[in-house]
Amino acid sequence: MATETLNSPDQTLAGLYPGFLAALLAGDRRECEALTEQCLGARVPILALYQQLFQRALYQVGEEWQYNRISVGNERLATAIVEGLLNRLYPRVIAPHRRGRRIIVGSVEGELHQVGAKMVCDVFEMHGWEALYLGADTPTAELLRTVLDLHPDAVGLSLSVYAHLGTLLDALARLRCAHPDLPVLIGGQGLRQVGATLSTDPKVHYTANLDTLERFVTSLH
Ligand code: B12
Repeated sequence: MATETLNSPDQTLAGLYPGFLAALLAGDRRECEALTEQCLGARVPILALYQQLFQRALYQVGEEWQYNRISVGNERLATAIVEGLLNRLYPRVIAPHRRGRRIIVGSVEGELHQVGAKMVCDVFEMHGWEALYLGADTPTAELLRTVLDLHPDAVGLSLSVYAHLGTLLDALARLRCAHPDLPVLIGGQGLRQVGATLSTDPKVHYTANLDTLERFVTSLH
């Protein structure tokens, strides 16, 4: 009897990663799409795809940029490709059952990084929430106004650049003043060292990655 070796999702992702990174750095959108399809065909879960392929590759793109091995143009193209992939995957992300709950997510004022925040929205959508992304560089005043208008069940704030920490703290204080009980999730690379101890407010939750976030979302049900 012929034996077939089935790769685990982790093995599939590890095997495809070098090709994906090379295609991303070359700006080859079609190859990135093809490799993503291959992962889906191998039943790789979306969260694993996001973290072990897209996020891992973008972190590497960041290093290549940091050490001047690629141009800003390469970096932007790579990000645009990943954002395109997220858009393509979006129909697969939306859960058919809706929970009648809403989260508003924004990257803090001055913060131009938005891919992580979009992934966070997708995790909520997968669990039947309506997740509204306000975009990069969300002015705190507009965030507050939108919360008043749309009455979300939670707010998410993303911070990639540590220098924007003061803006996040200001947003947290203003949100808390206007909405004393509103759960607020915070995350992003800028919080890596300080996120877990940033706030003593029991309704402010720091989450470092999508797996922990998923457990947190499930606990809200
Ligand atoms: C693409 C990119 C850009 C693009 C962003 C475009 C876009 N559409 O987003 C542009 C060109 C605008 C940019 C600009 C800059 N960038 Co930049 N950028 C990157 C890069 C290469 C990828 C970012 C990304 O998408 N990562 C992938 C996502 C999926 O990962 P993530 O953001 O960490 O998100 C995950 C978790 O953190 C978490 N998470 C994130 N947000 C949230 C929110 C909540 C609520 C929760 C629960 C979880 C959560 O979940 C996500 C999924 O696991 C990174 C490299 C890197 N290491 O990420 C540098 C990087 C983030 N950039 C950096 C820097 C320094 C800059 C600039 C200051 C450069 C400059 N001198 O101009 C500017 C700052 C602009 C600004 N005002 O914000 C540094 C930041 C260092 C730091 N932590 O302080 C990095 C790390 C590069 C590096 N190696 O030095 N950048």
